[in-house]
Amino acid sequence: MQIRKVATTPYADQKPGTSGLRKRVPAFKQLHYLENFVQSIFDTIAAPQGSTLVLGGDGRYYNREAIQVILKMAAANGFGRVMVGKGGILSTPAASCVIRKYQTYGGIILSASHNPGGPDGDFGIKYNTANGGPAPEKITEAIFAASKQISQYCIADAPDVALDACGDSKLGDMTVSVIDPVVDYAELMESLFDFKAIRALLSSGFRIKFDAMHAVTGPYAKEILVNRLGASADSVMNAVPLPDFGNGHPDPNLTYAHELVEIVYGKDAPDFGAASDGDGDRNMILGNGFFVTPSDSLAVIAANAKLAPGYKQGLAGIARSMPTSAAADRVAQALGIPCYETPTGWKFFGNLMDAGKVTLCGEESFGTGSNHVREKDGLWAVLFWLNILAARKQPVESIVREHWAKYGRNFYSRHDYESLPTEAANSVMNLLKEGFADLPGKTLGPYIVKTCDDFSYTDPVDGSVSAGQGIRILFEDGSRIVFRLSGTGTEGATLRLYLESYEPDVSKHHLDAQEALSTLIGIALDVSELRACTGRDKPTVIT
Ligand code: G16
Repeated sequence: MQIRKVATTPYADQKPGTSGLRKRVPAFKQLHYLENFVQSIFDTIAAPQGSTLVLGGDGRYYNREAIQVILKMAAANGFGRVMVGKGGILSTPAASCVIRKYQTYGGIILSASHNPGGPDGDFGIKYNTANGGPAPEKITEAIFAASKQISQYCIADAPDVALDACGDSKLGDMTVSVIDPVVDYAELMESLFDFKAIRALLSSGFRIKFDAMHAVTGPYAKEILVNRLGASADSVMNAVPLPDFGNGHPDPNLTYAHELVEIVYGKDAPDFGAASDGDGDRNMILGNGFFVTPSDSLAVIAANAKLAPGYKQGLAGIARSMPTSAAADRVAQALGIPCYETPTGWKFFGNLMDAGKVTLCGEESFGTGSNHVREKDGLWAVLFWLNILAARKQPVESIVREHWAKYGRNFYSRHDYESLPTEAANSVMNLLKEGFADLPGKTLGPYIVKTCDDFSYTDPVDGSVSAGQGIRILFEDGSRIVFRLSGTGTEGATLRLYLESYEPDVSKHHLDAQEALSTLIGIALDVSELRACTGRDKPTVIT
């Protein structure tokens, strides 16, 4: 095998965001752009000669081409084996599962998650370490530093590898093992949940609808929900992964998963609805005409965890990202276990799980998961809910309402202002930072400001500090307003406004969240001068 050393010059914009490097496809197609980043990963991780790497992506546009480049670069950089999903496809949680199961050195995942795909859509790449989780900030920062100094990359001169049938082949000295992307993951799910009880539920007339949104989970959902659990074939919709996600936006929320939402809120609605995103790590849970917020979903799963065989010993602890509602904290308190508050980004949960401090993790951004892998996991959340429903034999809505009656309801909503000019988004954040020292003690409408800060996190395991993680206005009664800039967008800036208030009074639990939070929303808009700074009079997406 001939190894070519190719001279290159750095790109200045290869800083990984919340979850890896995400850019538009044309950016990745610039000369040496992908190669620079991949070489920066390899130079940073310095894997011993002969190491094994996992490789796969969500099948979006440019996945196949990128896989071939990475395989040839892995061979030139001394890897002994690359385990790649058939067709170059692996969902993000399945990649994490394979890294852990086969104890590989790490893995490269190609995905821009819930962002649209296609020739002008988004693409992304991230590195996961041997624990199966996204590389922590010290590694992503080192990759960025390497990308700013790169002068050459190494690539094998070799023909493309056939990826459409399982089995081993050689690329120079390196073995390429094409693996079934579903089988290891499906086995893991079967070890965690009561498949017998779920099968009985599904054969009793209980109807489900799972929307794979033309993305990676289609084959996983077919194998697990239909083949192994006996759901009817039409229970899984949009099940064939397409490189442009059928021109859709594979983001499982009430706005973008509207096809499913219409079914679940329509006539003859199924008992349970769910969707997952481009790379299969996010989930949305619905009952018949009922939406479960991701924050509530985490809390309900935590409160009912012992119903699933894989969690019957109980939970060591729970972790949630800072903007996620405190509903899970109340369950943790009742269970007498710790609840950790981390910055946004699944990578911050890795240390807590590795140290055995937490079992369940969740984020308001439609991410839920556990220590079974080190990524959030869409189908896992769906199966957990089905397990709970099979055990409790109650509708989704009544399970959530009973939960609120017991723990109180954390009214919660997120308002996204997408594709803002970066300066406009920054001006809102700067204005808030300049003003927040004066806010504590002030009365805003019915609320008294307790504290105001820019969230900073000290990892309890390795002591690393992550500052500047979002501006919080915390009120005396526990209500909160949080402002944060998204770290996953590829165009301009997305400003996220998170709102939360706690309502113990069961007679008010029926209220619509927007109604219950309307005063808080008004205060947030006033304090931030968001409308004046951005010229927007309403958010792009409300969840
Ligand atoms: C990624 C991260 C999540 C994070 C989400 C939103 O998810 O893995 O931990 O909550 O982005 O981040 P932001 O608010 O910065 O846009 P995914 O599903 O996009 O990989």
